[in-house]
Amino acid sequence: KKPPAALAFDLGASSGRAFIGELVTGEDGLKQLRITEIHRFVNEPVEIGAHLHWDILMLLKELKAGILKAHQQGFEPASFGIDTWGVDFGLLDRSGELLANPYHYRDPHTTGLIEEVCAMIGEDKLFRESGLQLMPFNTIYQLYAMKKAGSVPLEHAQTLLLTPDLLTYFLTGVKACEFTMATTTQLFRPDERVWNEPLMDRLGIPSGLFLAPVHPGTETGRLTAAVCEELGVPSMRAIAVGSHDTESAAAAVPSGSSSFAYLICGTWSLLGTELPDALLTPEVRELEFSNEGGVGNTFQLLKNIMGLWILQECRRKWNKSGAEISFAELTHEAGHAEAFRSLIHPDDLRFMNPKDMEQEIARFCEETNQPVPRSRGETARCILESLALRYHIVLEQCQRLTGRHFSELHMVGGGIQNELLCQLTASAIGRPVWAGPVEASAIGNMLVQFQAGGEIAGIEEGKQLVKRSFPIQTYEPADADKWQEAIARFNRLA
Ligand code: LFR
Repeated sequence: KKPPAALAFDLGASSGRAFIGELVTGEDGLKQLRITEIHRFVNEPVEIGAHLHWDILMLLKELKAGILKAHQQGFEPASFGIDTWGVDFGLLDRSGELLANPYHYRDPHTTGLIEEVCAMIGEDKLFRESGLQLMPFNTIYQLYAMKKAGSVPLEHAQTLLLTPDLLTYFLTGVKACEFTMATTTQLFRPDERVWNEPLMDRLGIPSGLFLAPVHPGTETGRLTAAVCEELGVPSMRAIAVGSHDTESAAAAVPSGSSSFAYLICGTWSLLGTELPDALLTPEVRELEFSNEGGVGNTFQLLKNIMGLWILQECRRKWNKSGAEISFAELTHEAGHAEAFRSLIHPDDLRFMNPKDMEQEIARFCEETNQPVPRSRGETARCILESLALRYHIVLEQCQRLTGRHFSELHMVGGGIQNELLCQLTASAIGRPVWAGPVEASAIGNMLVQFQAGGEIAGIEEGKQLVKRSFPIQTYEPADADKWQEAIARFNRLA
């Protein structure tokens, strides 16, 4: 008999992946989670005129390819689940057709709108009613930008589906709204757990677009007969997972206690801790943390840090000139570059989507009277050290906000393959880093599916499973004095 299996799609801002998760029995007689990557594809935004879009139909095609490959490789998943980045969405007309290509959250059309919306609503009220760090790409500003531009699709829209819900809808024909994604819009109230219709009314955003959210673990539909026929595969259930990748990853952190800090490392870095409810204090607003709805009725108090995006963008530029340089090579060069030569403030909005990331870093260094990095290695070193320093600051803030003390930091996600970053982080925070698993989002995604299918009792059991099934690498802090000095220098930059 085949072990219980689930198909997890994890779509990130630079690549998408499909994994099969299977519950197998280990040599010790205990359940283990075995994951197999069956499909991987590049996810690149597409520029059209002044706008930046996701290639949503390409993504659908790749999901179908993943379903087909699972079948061809002999897997029989009972269900599938999709997680993606937050905030983005597609609009459907009254016959259920997609009205336009979804915008990419780095599209410049929301520039300046935080200020404009704050002037209308008040920053305080906006935070209290959403729990979110005000970030230019939040759904609220995207919709407000479209409304201001007289967007025809918005005028004709009947339903808004956030990206994972949209892709699931393409495969099942069923429209649903998953809770963790809903909480990234800044239009959902974490305290009352309802859509903020008065806020939508104030901004002229049609409130009828939003469906009532369902919680992770809800079965929302099945593959349509048409999709099954097209691919020649049997039908399977669609489960609303922690559809926001960050929440799936947080659910997979192999912590032993209920009070732990984590750092999810991908294109973004998300540093935070899990709480039973949103923390809506003025201090949380001032330090610009977010309360995001999580798996298992939790809220995740976390902060967005610009992350490896900065390095990805430099690499994209370097690769344009011909020979491809891998992240491993870049990290190797960074490892040999001089330490603490130049530092940047990673969360400066200038790094959100500059034309030329390398040049933007150089400008920052010039403006702050630091030497400009002269090589790829020096640039990469500058980015990695600056991120580690930022993690230190944000971890301290997270302790202050929650009154908790964290004696170590869990790191998960693709970014932990960068061992230099893990080591620099341990040193910057002055405590051990426990790194693993790499594929946290996909794992959290399948845990929710197994729970929905009755294969595991809950997320706690899931975390035990993760601990048993994946290696965790420990990094110990080093060079305490040098890092103290660097922290002081870094603090003067931000
Ligand atoms: C990480 C992430 C963050 C979200 C950002 C943009 O992949 O989902 O949580 O703030 O992408 O959507």
